[in-house]
Amino acid sequence: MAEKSIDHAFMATSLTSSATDPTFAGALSFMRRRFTKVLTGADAVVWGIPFDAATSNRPGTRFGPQAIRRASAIFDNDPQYPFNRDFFAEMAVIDYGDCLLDYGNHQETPAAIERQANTILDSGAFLLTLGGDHYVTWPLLKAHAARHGPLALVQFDAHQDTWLDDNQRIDHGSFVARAARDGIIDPDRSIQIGIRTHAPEDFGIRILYGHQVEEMSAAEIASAIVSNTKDAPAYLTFDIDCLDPAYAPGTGTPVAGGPSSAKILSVLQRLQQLDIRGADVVEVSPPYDHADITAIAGATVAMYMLGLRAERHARPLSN
Ligand SMILES: [Mn+2]
Repeated sequence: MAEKSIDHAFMATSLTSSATDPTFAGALSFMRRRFTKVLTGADAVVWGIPFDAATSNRPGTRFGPQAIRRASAIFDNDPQYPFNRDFFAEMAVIDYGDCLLDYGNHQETPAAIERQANTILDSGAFLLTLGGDHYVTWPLLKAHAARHGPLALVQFDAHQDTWLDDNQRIDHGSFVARAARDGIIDPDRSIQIGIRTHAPEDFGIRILYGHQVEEMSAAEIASAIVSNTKDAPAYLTFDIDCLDPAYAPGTGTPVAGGPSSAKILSVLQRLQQLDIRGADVVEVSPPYDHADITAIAGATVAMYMLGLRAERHARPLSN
């Protein structure tokens, strides 16, 4: 067993080494990864966007990245369930810290996010973003689509986010409409899981409504996702309000009647065939959370995204 140390987030000498911080102490990067703005050598980058000015109801997601990082401390150097592997032995993951935004000038926010996302993506690393409200996915999708072309959007959400807008609004409910209209996503290969509200447009995107998710098995849901994307490059966006408020109370626009975290994690576990080019976890709002329920769910979803990436893209071991 490795000798115990602390503050791996800034003491690590290797990007692939395990942390041994006590779960209750030490510097809180995502899963204790090295906190650095140096992208060299990083296979995957975790990045926070502490932004909540676009939310239509309860704010607070600006505190999301910090809460998810804190909750992620429970995932230490053990092989991570259910992947049974130390992701970081084979995949160098860094915590790039947070996106710099001007809280007094929201009109500059989308360009600032896109510009900073481009800096990360220019390194060739996989980007996993922690929101923030769901508006942040709009500039993130633009940055990813610029490299990969139209993306298959795999959206876990209680809401379609297809409200039409004037392209100037800062609104967390319209990024899918913009992305479909601008050809940034391919609606025919996109899918929304857990929808429990109605919106005026669907752009032909396949929807698995909340009641259908309730009736389908995790394997059936995963199969529907994989077959719908047809091997296209995919972007996975996970609005934590996909989960029932019992499993994710700390969010801006909760909707009753959603799936459990257990069921949706079982779905995620089965998505190895997806060609995921980028991912985010959004809408974790710590001021409405209780006992870190939502932060733990968000951190676990984010960990699964890295696990899927590690399974699909792990570098061959050198021996
Ligand atoms: Mn939502």
